[in-house]
Amino acid sequence: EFHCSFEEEPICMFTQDKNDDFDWTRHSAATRDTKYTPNTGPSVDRTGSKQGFYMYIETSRPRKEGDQARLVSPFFDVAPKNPYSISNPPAYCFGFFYHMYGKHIGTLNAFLKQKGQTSSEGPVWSLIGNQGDHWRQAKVSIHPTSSFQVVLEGIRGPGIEGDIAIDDVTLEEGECRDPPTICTLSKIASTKSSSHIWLLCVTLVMTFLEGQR
Ligand SMILES: [Ca+2]
Repeated sequence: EFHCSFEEEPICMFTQDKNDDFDWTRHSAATRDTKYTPNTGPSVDRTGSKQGFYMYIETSRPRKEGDQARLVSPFFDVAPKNPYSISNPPAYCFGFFYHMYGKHIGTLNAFLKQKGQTSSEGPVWSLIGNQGDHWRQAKVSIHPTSSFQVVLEGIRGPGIEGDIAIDDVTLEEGECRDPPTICTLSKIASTKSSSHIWLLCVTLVMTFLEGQR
């Protein structure tokens, strides 16, 4: 199991992609510049600590709309295949907390990057726009067939109130199991009002609980 809360430098062997436009910044609210842009970015890390660190994209000048910053995890080895289930690549639950607060928030994408694969597939997770001043968890099941990295990509939105932050990146063996995961996924798929999403979540949790009896 892998867990990175970005409290230490180096940051769990994460690296900055060299083929993007700018870098993610390691930061804590306590050390934040007093001239920081208001109304965007977190005021505490995911644990609620002003001293706690997170990674974020600073979207003030000279950044411009569409600029990309990618943070790349270390390589993870895929567990040896069970000979009786060759058709099933092993599953991992990739999780992280995101903070996307500000009227100019752009896009946060998560990618699975497999060794020996050059063609880039679409993101395994993606979210666009202001999500309010909260840390929220994203979880997604991935099924790599060779050693792999996970990549978090922040894309700058249309203005300076667009700082996106991440914290507590985790990787566990097995599919993501919590019912809220399904809610997270449906939230991405839906751009409708949040009441619809809430209803769906309640239904799913009920279904889940029914199944436990
Ligand atoms: Ca942290």
